[in-house]
Amino acid sequence: GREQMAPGAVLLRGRASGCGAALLDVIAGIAAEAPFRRMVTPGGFTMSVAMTNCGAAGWVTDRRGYRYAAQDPQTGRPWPAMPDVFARLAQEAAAEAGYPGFRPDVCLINRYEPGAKMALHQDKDERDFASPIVSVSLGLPAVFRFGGARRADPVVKYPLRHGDVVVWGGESRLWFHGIDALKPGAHPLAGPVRFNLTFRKAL
Ligand code: MD3
Ligand code: FE
Repeated sequence: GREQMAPGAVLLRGRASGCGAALLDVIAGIAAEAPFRRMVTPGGFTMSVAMTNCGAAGWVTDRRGYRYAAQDPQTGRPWPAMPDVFARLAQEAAAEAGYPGFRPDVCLINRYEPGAKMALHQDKDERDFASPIVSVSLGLPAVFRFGGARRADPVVKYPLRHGDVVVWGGESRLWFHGIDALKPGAHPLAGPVRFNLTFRKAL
């Protein structure tokens, strides 16, 4: 099914369920090269979500700020290359949602353990706000909070489950969003965690 969540934001329920096992295998391979780690925000807090990246650059945070970096600061090596199965899925989902020609150059991989959450925020570290963002949910379900252009705007909650793909473009590209604390559970393929892939054109 295709559901409009907001102007420019399209939810493709279960779009990635057929390739979920393959995506999880690829995530494990990436994490063997660039391990999941909990990074520190500029304010000095350690994030509850563990992250890694693949592609031409990766999203990182430390006391100096948020940015995209071509090397993994933990290993000093370039991030693993964007796998074909990732790039194809993001490109096809974007086209289905009305954004033909989307070619992501980076993918942030988030790993949520029980209790991990992401506070309400905007994604604005990218150079190009005209391109959409594609997100893929895998493993345990989570509650996604979607607000508006201003932090004080009311939020609507959506469950995001294994295989759900969301394409965020147009007006909603800069809207506030977050993830509630993950409830414990066991997913048959992913185990006790949730993964989220976010594909962006950042460079
Ligand atoms: C709405 N990740 O990494 S994905 C993030 O599930 C992030 O891990 C969440 O927010 C997660 O920045 C949510 C959904 C998402 C991603 C980007 C958006 C929603 C968005 C950009 C604009 C509006
Ligand atoms: Fe975000």
